[in-house]
Amino acid sequence: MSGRAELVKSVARLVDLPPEARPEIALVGRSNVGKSSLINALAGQKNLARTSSTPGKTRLLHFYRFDRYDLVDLPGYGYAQVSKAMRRAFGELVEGYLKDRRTLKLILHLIDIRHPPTADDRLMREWMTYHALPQLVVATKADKLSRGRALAAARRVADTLKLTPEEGPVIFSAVSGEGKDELFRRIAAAVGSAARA
Ligand SMILES: Nc1nc2c(ncn2[C@@H]2O[C@H](COP(=O)(O)OP(=O)(O)OP(=O)(O)O)[C@@H](O)[C@H]2O)c(=O)[nH]1
Ligand SMILES: [Mg+2]
Repeated sequence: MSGRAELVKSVARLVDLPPEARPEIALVGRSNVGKSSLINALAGQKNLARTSSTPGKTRLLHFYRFDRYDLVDLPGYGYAQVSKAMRRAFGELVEGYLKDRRTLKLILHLIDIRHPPTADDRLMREWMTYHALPQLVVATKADKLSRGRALAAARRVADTLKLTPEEGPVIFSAVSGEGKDELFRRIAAAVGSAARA
């Protein structure tokens, strides 16, 4: 399964958000964790979402239109080089969107499988849980570890972030395609569910 997709809108301010018309799946995670690569992998298109080796490049909310839903690429967090004022502006944009978006069906929280969740990862998780937002953790870059190490690392992520089985992690690699079908299933289930109140 895969779906052709296109970038339909990039947004820098909450007032510019598109109308709440289609189911949306948001992607959060620290800079460089692989958000744009995951979008490209799901779309089966190499250069749909811009990837880079320079972290912190995505400063906007990007809406990618798939068949039955939009994937929303959010600015990465935890990038030290960003100024305080800029970080505050990103925070307002990202948190404002996540907190109040009625068409938001699921948040994919990406964590690099090679490292234990960072303080920023834990804060993000706590904030989303506090706001009762539906989350699925995706452990990225699994191709960089052996199978055994990947499984152990995924268990550690689940323990550290206190995930329920429904919250993952899904072991994923944009390079090998591992976890893609599982993600499509989870997204389809979330898109099919009733809208949040
Ligand atoms: N080996 C491997 N590398 C990956 C994978 N996913 C992403 N990368 C690499 O990690 C780097 C960052 O990937 P991006 O997809 O741009 O990360 P991002 O989260 O969108 O980063 P920002 O937009 O800066 O927040 C790039 O060099 C990617 O090629 C993966 O599954 N496996
Ligand atoms: Mg990106």
